[in-house]
Amino acid sequence: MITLYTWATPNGRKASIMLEEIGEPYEVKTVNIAKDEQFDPAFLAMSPNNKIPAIADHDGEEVRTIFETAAILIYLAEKSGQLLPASGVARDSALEWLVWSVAGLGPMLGQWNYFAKRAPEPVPAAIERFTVEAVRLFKVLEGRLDEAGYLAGDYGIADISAFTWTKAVFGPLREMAGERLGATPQIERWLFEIESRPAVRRGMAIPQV
Ligand SMILES: N[C@@H](CCC(=O)N[C@@H](CS)C(=O)NCC(=O)O)C(=O)O
Repeated sequence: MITLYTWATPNGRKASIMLEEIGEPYEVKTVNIAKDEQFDPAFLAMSPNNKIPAIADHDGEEVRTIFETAAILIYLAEKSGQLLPASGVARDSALEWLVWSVAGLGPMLGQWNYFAKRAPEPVPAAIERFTVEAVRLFKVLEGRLDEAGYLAGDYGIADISAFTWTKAVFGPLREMAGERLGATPQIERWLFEIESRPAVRRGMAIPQV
């Protein structure tokens, strides 16, 4: 049994979608980041960077805890033998696009979302900088999906990681960026196909808060 420590955010939902996809039994413990529960010493012992999600795997002789979504996705893929090729070029590709999503796409879309939607006062230079970067990243995504269908050929952990942030930000960014984004038929197809997966629907509904 896995315990998932999470909150209703794009990063949290990567882990719940993955757990649903692989059919692993899990329980959910909420960590309300609006109430600073991520600074609770018991949570920090598992996730010292004070971020959700984290998981604890109780299946072995010792409890194993993992933080950082890329590490969680790889751990669960290897535990289940699903959604990450075991070796070769297909695995290289899956890891490249997974890292692209956690090191590039997610953080930049997160910054865009903050400055464009939530900042207490407008900072035009920051909005422009992150709009340019988000548009560039979505063009990279569009090109890759056109070439490969999914990020690493077959649907897998890189898609799950890129999906939750794209789902949260793509619509509002398109409204603001307009023509600068250009046509994105592949992103729209990919979003639709991933959202249609029953496991994704269940994972997106977690945690229920
Ligand atoms: N690099 C981390 C990012 C996780 C992250 O940013 N989590 C946010 C919620 S989406 C969080 O816990 N924020 C609380 C805080 O910064 O104190 C990962 O991929 O797991």
